[in-house]
Amino acid sequence: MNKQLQQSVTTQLANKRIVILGIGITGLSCARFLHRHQIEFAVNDSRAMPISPGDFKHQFAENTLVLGQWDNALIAQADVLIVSPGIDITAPAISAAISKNCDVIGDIELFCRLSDTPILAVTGSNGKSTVVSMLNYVGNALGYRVQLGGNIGLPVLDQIDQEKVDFIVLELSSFQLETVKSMKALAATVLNLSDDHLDRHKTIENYGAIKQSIYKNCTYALYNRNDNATKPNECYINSQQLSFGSEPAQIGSFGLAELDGESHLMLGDKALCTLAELPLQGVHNALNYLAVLALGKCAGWDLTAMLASLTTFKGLAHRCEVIETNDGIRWINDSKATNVGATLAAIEGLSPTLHGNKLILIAGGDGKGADFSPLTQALTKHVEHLITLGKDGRAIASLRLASQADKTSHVDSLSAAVSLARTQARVGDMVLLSPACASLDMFSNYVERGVVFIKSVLVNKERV
Ligand code: UMA
Ligand code: ADP
Repeated sequence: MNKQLQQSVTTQLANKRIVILGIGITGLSCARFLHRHQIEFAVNDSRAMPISPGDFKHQFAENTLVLGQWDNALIAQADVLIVSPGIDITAPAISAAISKNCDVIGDIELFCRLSDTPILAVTGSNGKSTVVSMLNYVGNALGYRVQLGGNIGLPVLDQIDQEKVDFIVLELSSFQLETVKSMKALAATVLNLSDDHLDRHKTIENYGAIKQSIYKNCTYALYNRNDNATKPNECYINSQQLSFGSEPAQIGSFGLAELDGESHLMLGDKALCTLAELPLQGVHNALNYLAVLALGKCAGWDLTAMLASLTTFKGLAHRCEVIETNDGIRWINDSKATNVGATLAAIEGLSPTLHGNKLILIAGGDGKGADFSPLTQALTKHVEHLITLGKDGRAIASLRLASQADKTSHVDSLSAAVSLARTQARVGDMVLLSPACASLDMFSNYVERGVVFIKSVLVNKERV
C-alpha cells in the first residue's frame, strides 16, 4: 500500500459521513477503494436489485446498503456524496435531500484530489474511446507507463493503488465532468460537440458548457477548428491553446493537406505522413489521429515514433467495423453510433468509398431527445435505402423525401432489418448499421446490438 496515498486518503476522508450513490461499475470501485483504505461508507441505490445484498455483505460486511429507493435521511446527513455518473443529482428526488455543506463529487474528482499523475483528458460527443485507446497504445509503445481510465469502463479508483505511472489517459463523459472540480490536466480536449444526452442536460448549451469544463486549469487546451463549440471559452483562456482540423494548420497546430494528390497529416506546414498509410478510414478518424498526435506532443512524446506505432493500431469493435463475409456485400457494424454526430461521420466518411455502389442504412433506437434534422442531407443524398427500427426510427424515416418513400422501410427487429437489407443489396453495395440512437429500447447495450447485427449478417454465411 502506498503510504503517501493512504495518508492523503485519511486526511481527506476519515471521520466523514460518506455515501456512495449507485452501485454499478463506478460505485463498486469506490466501495472497494474506501474499503481498502479503511474508510467507512454507506451505499444507496434506487433500483431494487442492482447487486445481490449477500455479495455486498460478503465484500463489505460493516457497510450499510440501502436499495430500492433514495434514502433521504441517509443522503441528508452525508458530508461527502460520491455520485455515480449515471445518476442525475439535479433530479428533485435527490437534490432536495442533499445538505448545503455536502461535498458532492464523483470518482474522477476523488482521483484528482489524491493523485499527481499527469492527466491527458479527452471528452467530446464522439471519438473519445477511439482517441484514448490510440493514445494509450501509442504511449505504451513509446515506452512510457500509461494507464487508461474513466468512461471507457475502467474506473480510476481501481487503478490508483497500482505502481506509479508516467501518464493517465482519462476518457470523460459529460456525466463525469459534472462532478469534477479540481482536475488540472496536462492536456485536455473536447473533440467535437453534437446533440447527445439532452434527456439529462436539456440544452446543447448546457451540455457544451459541461464539456468545456474539461479545460479548467489545464496546461494545454486542444480544440477542433472545425467545431467552434470545442474552442475554449473566455473563462479557460489561461491555458496554452493548440488545435486540429481537416484543413491546413498554422504553425504549432495539426491539420490535413492535399500534397501531390494525396491527403497528408500535417503539423503546421510540415507533412507527417499520408492518410493512406494509417489503417482507420474516414475524415473523422483522420481527425482522431491528429488529436492523438497533438495530445502526445503536449506530453512530450516523439512525433515520428507516435506515427510509426499508429500504423499498427486496429480500430475498436462496433465502430465502423467491417464484418468479414463472402457475399461481396460490405457489411459495416457501427453500433456504437449512439448519436447523430457519429452517424453523420459514418455516412460522410464512408460514402466516398462507394464508387457508384449503393448505401443501405439501418438506423433507429432511443434518440435521447436529440434533433435528428442534421441527418437530413446525408439521408437524402447518400442513402439509397433507409431501414429504421426502434422507438425513434420513424422520426428518422420522416426526414426522407416523399420520392424516397418506396426506399424507406420500418421493421420490428434488427434481424428483420438485416433480412430486408440482404434482399436490397447487390455485390459491392454497403449495408451500414449506424443507428444515431442509443440501444436501450431494444437491447441491453450497444455491444449486444452489434453482436446481434453480426450474428444476423453471418447467419447461413461462411466467414472468409
Ligand atoms: N442508479 C440508481 N438510480 C438511477 C440511476 C442509476 O440507483 O436513477 C444506479 C443503478 O441501479 C446502478 C448504478 O446506479 O446500480 C449505475 O451507475 P451508472 O449508471 O453511473 O453506471 P456505472 O456502472 O457506474 O458505469 C459508469 C458509466 N455509465 C454511465 O455513465 C451511464 C460507464 O459509461 C462507465 O464506463 C463507468 O461508469 C466507468 O467509468 C457507460 C456509458 O454509457 C459506458 N457512458 C455514457 C456514454 O458513453 O455515452 C455517458
Ligand atoms: P465515444 O467514446 O465518444 O462514444 P467512440 O470512439 O466509441 O467514441 O466512437 C463512437 C462512434 O463515433 C462510432 O460510431 C465512431 O465511428 C464514431 N466516431 C469516432 N470518432 C469520431 C469523430 N471524431 N467524429 C464523429 N464520429 C466519430
